[in-house]
Amino acid sequence: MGRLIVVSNRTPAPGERTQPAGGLTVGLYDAVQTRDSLWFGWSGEQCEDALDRPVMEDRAGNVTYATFDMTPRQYDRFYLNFSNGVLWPLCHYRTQLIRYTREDCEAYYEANAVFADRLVPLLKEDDTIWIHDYHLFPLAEMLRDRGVKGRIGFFLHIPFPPWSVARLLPQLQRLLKGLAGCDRIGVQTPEDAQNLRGCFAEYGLKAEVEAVPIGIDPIRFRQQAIESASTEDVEQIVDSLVGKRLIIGVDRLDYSKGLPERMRGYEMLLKNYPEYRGKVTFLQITPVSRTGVESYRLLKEELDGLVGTINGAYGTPDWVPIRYTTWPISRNVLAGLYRVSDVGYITPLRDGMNLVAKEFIAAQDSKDPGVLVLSRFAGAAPEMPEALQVNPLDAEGMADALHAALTMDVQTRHEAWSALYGEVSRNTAGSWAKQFLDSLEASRT
Ligand code: ADQ
Repeated sequence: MGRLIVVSNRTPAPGERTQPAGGLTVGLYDAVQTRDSLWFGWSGEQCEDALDRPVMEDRAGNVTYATFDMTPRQYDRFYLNFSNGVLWPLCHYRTQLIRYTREDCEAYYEANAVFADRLVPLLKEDDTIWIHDYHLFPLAEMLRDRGVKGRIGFFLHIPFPPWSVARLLPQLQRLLKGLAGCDRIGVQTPEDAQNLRGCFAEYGLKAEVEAVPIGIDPIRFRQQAIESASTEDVEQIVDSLVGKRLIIGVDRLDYSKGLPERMRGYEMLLKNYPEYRGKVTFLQITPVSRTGVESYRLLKEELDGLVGTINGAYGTPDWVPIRYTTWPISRNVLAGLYRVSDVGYITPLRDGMNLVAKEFIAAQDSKDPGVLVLSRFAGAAPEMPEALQVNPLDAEGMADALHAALTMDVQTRHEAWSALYGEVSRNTAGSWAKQFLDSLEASRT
C-alpha cells in the first residue's frame, strides 16, 4: 500500500501530534498512525519572505509533517478574508456576512497554487492524497494540472448549502470545477451531499459525492472523562456549584454556533420556569477564534453584553446564572466537566457535524447519564434522534427542552443515552477515515 498524504490548511502543532486536541486532528489520528503518512500544510507561522523559505519536514512515528510558512498577505486574504470571510459564512447559510472582493478571491487561488507547487515535489506515484476542508477546494485540479495521477479524495468538514444559496458566490463554477478534480468527495450529512450534487449538476460537472459523517474516539474520550472527573480541577468546580444543576455549552466563539440564541433560550428558562432561579448554573466555555474577522469581534461584543444583561437581571448576590469564559480549557478538564454536567446544551444554527455533542455522550456516567439538548441544524442531529432536538431560534422551545432535560427520570435518561452511545461507538473517527479511504481506493486510479 502506498503512503497516505493528508493535506489540510494547518498541520497539527508539535504538541498535538501525540495528543490530538480536537476536530480534524482526532479524526485523522488513527489513520495516519497506522500507515506510512505525510501530513502537509501551513505551519501556523507568517513572515514576509515565506515564499523563499523551504518546506520543513519533521518525522514522528509513522508520520512526516511537512510544513511551510505564509506571507502576511496570504494569511489576510486567503485565510481570513476569503476562507473565513466568504466561504465559511456561505457554507453556513449566513449570506449577509459574506465580504467578497475579487482580489481576495484571486489570493485564494494563488495560495492554493502555492500548496500545489510545494506538495508536488514531495509526492510519489502510488500515494493516496486526502485533502481537507474549504480552504483547499481548488487544490485537486491544481495537482492534476501539475501531472499528479494518483487517487485524490476531499473531505468537507463544514456544511454545503443548496444551489439557491451557493450560487451567490461569484465564480462558484470555477470553485466546483476545481473540486471536481477529486476522485471522491466526502461530506458530513446526506443533506450536504444532496446540495453539493445539485450544484455540480447545475454546471454539468461530474463528481462522486458521499456522506461520511465524522466521529470521535469514544473509548479514549470516555477514559479521559472518567479520570478527569476526579481531579482537583474538576472537583473544585463541582464544589463551587453547591448542589446546583449544571448545564454546559462548549464551542469556539463563532456565529455558526448559535450562542446568543442559546443565551436567550436559557434566559427563557429562568423567566418561564422561575423554580430554577438559584438552582441551576449554565457554564459556557467559548474560546475566541478568528479575531481578525470583523463579524467575530462583533459577536463577542454581543455575547459579552447579553451575558451581562442576563446575569444582571436574574443573578443574586450569591448566584450567577451564567458562568462564561472566553479562554480555552484543556481537553482533559473539559472531558471531566462534560461528565459532571446534567445537560449538554449544544445548539448551533448550522454545524458541519459538532463533535462536542458526541464527546458529551461519550463522557457520561452510564448509571446516571446527563441529557443532550441538540440543535436539529447540527450535522450530528440525523445520527442522534434520541437527543432532545431543538430549533435554536425558538427560545420558548429551548427553555421547554432544558426543563424536560432537567426533570427526565433516570430510566428515560439511560435509554436515550444507551442509544446515543451505541451510535457514537459504532461510527468512530477510525471507522470514518477507513470508510472514506476504502471508497477512495475503490474509485478510479
Ligand atoms: P469546529 O467548528 O471546531 O470543527 P467541533 O466539531 O465542535 O467544531 O470540534 C471542536 C473540537 O474542539 C472538539 O473536539 C472540542 O472538544 C474542541 N473544543 C471546542 N471548544 C473547546 C474549548 N473551549 N476548549 C478546548 N477544546 C475545545 C469543524 C466543523 C464541525 C466538525 C469538525 C470536524 O465546524 O462541524 O464537526 O470540524 O469535522
